[in-house]
Amino acid sequence: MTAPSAVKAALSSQAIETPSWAYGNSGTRFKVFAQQGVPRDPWEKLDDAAQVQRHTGAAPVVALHIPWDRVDDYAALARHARERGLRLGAINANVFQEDDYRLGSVCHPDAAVRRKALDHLLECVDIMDATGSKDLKLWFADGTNYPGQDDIRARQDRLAEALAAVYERLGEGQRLLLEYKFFEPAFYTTDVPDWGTAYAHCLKLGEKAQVVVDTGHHAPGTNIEFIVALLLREGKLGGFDFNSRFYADDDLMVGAADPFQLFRIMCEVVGGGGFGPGVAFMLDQCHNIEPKIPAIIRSVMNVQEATAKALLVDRDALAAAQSAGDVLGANAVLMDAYNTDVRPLLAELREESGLDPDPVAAYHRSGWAEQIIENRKGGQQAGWGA
Ligand code: PSV
Ligand code: MN
Ligand code: MN
Repeated sequence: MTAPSAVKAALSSQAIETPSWAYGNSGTRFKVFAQQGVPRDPWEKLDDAAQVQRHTGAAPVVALHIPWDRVDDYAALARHARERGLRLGAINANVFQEDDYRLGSVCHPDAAVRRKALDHLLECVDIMDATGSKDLKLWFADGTNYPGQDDIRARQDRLAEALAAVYERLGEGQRLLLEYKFFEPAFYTTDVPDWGTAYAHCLKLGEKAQVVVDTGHHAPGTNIEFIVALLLREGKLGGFDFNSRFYADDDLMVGAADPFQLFRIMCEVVGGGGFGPGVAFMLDQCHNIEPKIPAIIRSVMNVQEATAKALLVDRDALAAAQSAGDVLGANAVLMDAYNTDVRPLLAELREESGLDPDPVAAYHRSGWAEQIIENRKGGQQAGWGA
């Protein structure tokens, strides 16, 4: 096993990025259950994100979604973040919530709609310049519902054209991260349905274009860690949107449905040299029925636990078993790490960093939940679309 001190040192360097939209109200298409104390604007979302950082020490970055987080002064928003020990992470573009996008955005058959979508993507890069964000995260709801509805190849051409225009606009140190999803809201074809399509586009674009793996965006049974290993090997893994799924794109807390899968993914990240500044560990989750801040804290802890276990894997013993063809021995090395209870190590690490060993309990004791219920009265709570 790797020495605990080395594991702790690596864990201390991990920065998990929480999504601004996870602090707002969300739900299913059947119902959004509003919760008391939920933020009313991006400023308050950052105030909540600061609580996650305060108790975990591992979540110093917050991703924004535009226009859900539209403000007049993005530099001031970045300052607000900095004053709370945070920085702004990926800017998520949104070209899926307007009537004009019924037939798609950058793949739409009408050039005027494509132009409008592209203008939004370019505006997102302007926002990155103002906030100091390094990543532009693109997910497209584009696709078709019926065979024959539109030309599959023409749509790929339109997509490539828009991506190239955005890529051209990127500044020094900025990246374009392309996210795929196998279906929904389109049901017949989706224009970026899988890692292969995303990879092909990113490869053409160049070094600053990389793929995002949203763990909820695969068909049941997909071997996500294989995709991770392959993308890392090709230098094309830009980051994750971590969440859990049972059925489709459920957006549940990461590590809740299948902690073993999360461990296997983190094993490939660690083994493939992806544990460093290059790969963004973002969460993309929505909380329908559970309180938001403690749920985000739980997800951060779940990522930390999976990472700790992956770091514990005895790589030398694994390599020796693998090269000896020792099937059971190699598997046992991985399982030893997975079955290690890393909670005491993480509690110790937190105490050494001046944090409470139990972030969820510390949050509940802090009084923040009561305070925001009291202070955030009036106004419109943030949620999908606001
Ligand atoms: C799409 O399902 C997605 O995963 C994309 O990342 C969006 O930007 C996000 O959800 C919104 O929650
Ligand atoms: Mn996502
Ligand atoms: Mn999703």
